[in-house]
Amino acid sequence: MTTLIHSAQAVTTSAIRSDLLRELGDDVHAGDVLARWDRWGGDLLTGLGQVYSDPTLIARLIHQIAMAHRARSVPLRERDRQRLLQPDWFQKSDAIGYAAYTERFAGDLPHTIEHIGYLQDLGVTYLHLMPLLQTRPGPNDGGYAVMDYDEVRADLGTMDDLSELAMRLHDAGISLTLDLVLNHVAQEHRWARAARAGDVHYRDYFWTFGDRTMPNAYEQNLTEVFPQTSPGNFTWDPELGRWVWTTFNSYQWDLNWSNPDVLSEFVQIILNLANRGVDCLRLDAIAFLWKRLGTNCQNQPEVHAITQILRAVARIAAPSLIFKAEAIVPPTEVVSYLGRGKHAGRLSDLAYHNSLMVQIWSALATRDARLLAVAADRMAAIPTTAAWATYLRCHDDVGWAIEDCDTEALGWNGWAHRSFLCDFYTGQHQASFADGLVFELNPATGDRRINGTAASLAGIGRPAERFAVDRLLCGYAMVFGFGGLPLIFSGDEVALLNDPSYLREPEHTNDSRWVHRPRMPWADLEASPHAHEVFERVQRMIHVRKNTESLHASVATTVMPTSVNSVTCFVRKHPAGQMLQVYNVADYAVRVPAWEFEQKVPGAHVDLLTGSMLTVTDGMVELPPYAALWLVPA
Ligand code: OTU
Repeated sequence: MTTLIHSAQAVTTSAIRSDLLRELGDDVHAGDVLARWDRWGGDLLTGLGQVYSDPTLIARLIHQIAMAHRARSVPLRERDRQRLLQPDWFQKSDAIGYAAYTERFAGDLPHTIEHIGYLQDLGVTYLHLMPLLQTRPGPNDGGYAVMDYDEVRADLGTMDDLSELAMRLHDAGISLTLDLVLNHVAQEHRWARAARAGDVHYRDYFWTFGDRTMPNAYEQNLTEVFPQTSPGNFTWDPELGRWVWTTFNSYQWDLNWSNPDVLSEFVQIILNLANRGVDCLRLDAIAFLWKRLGTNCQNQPEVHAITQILRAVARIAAPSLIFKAEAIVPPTEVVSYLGRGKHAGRLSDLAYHNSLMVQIWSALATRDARLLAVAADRMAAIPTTAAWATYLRCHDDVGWAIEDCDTEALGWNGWAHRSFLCDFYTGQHQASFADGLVFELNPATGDRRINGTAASLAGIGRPAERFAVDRLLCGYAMVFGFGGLPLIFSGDEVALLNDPSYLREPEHTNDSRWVHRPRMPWADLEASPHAHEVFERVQRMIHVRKNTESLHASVATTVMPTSVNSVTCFVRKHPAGQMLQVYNVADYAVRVPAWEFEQKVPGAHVDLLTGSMLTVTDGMVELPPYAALWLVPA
């Protein structure tokens, strides 16, 4: 029986292969594409089998793959070849990321070219430009309400400008990342407009309901993303005369990914962007893609099967493209986005390490790094071919994703700790050094998140804060040292402070996340106190990192506590060399017994960040406030 099924599968697989060959026509690289089909076609078929039953779907996808490849430019085919030879490019220690809003970084796409030199000078090799495809008019959630995936926002340029920029970035050794907003579209997108006009085909692209029965049933288990500005997960649309699923803002309509047409539309969007020279797609809000009654409709198994399909399509048609998952979900769930079990090595290449970010801020506030080790300890292994995207700040708010089981390990109350962190970072706690803002208080749960730039949260700009710069750099040292792709949020490298001007901008005034999306002050880069010092120190850290092969992401970091609560160690055992990173998250000096370090990585006495030797006095190592050491054996 099994043999029969297997041989039946073999027949279909070879029939699909012949289809692909035929569709590729006289493409000079048809042989390469077929070799990739042989390597990754199985992932595609298995993924499809886990979600879709439409028998015509595979033929459509094969056609799309072949057409996209035939349209792929010579330089991008060369890029495919190079990346296949160096599939770990984003894992290497010389990979350094930078994320920016085009309009705030450079004005528009053509002007971004003028600042490539700045990025190179800093050491950046990966640029994430925040959503830049055509958005709806008016509020658009920072670009995450896309109206047209085939056009660039008119104020930023054209699709050709995008290709041109990608090419210039490639020449400068920089990869380009764009967002793929795939959980929802703007209510003004043509699919949504067609649905409203009564087109049933397009209505099936969305989750719509004639009355509240199903919405009420789903709501039982759903959480609120924007409880204040957009409460509830469903919106009544008068034109449609139905309720529409809107997880985020009421103008963002969730897509129905169980519809194979939605899959095929996104395959086309992905392949088009790849052919424009995009190297990495950030899969926005990917956790929410699949809905299942009785669950919180996040992290459903189908999400991973769909990612596997999309990943395989890209690998066959445009193999230089990689995926970065944006799943802000508990540590036990987030690892699945990098591929576990049957999906290992088949999903996203990168995923945001939200927990590390939150834990660093928690440690800095409490002057206690123990929780970092507790949380890190529970994080499961990721494939050696994947990497964490590590960061201290991004364009979003900070949600206090710290779990009760972790705080309880230290005898702390989870709720009280999260509440303390919110008070602390909004400057309401007496021991606070930070200048943040409250974001989206949830009246039902009392949860609060916070906003603010890294510099403002670290206390830069507060005259009494003697150690603010060291604090910021200590956080960044952890982000750079963890092993993964570190992402600098634009402005952090020159310590830009909160920018309250969003309050005067009608489409931003209700969204205080804009306080930490500052404009680059090119005319006066030293606008912020300590800008120069921070830039030089970040640049230096990048330089050291680039020359330290052992920071390659294929080897995991073990986070270990010490006998001093404010001191934590990141231990890295890479065959190219072992490393012991030491961080003191307190604004006071401490002494740690030298044997504790010796035991972790014997003989690690040279600090790569300063080039100096570790000083041991009477068997103790004295660590100044916010010390950050990357120790290696001499
Ligand atoms: C993402 O955010 C984007 O980063 C946000 O800028 C968008 O508003 C949102 O999607 C909608 O497109 O969905 O998986 O704290 O972390 O909104 C996580 C909430 C997301 C954000 C959440 C996030």
